[in-house]
Amino acid sequence: MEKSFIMIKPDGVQRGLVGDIISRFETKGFKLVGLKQMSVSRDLAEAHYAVHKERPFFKGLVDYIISAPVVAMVWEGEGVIASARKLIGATNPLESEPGTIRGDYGITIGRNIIHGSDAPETAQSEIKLWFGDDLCDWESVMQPWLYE
Ligand code: DAT
Ligand code: MG
Repeated sequence: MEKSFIMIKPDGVQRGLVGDIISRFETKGFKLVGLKQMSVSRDLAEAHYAVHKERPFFKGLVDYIISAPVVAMVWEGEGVIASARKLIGATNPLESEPGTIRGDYGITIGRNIIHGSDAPETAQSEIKLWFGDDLCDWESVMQPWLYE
């Protein structure tokens, strides 16, 4: 079953949005298989955003991610990678649709609340980077009521 790495960024944690964000993934039907609140080292933040390291916003982005704790998660379910990106909304919160997390709660691209993996390969490498093999494999009683 597909898995995606989802991280509530420091602004989402500081603004008290953790419960609401988890609730959106949970009520959609996805299964939580990894969850931890943590302070992020500069090395980890730089590794996570390595693809952007030549971009002008890279240092500011890393400084923001390490500025306060984040909530790192892995969610599992059919199509979870693309679906999570829809739940999250466009990168720039002013362009995100209302009803999405960024559309409902954000204003600027530099404080856009949440990260979600963008493809199967990045999901796999991000899960490895943040959780290693430390995931919780469990059977949800809701499974037969979510899938045919
Ligand atoms: P996403 O987080 O939607 O996958 P991304 O991978 O293009 O977006 O960029 C990673 C993060 O970097 C994004 O959430 C916010 C920040 N970012 C992207 N483009 C930016 C820009 N032009 N100015 C400032 N921050 C930016
Ligand atoms: Mg991205």
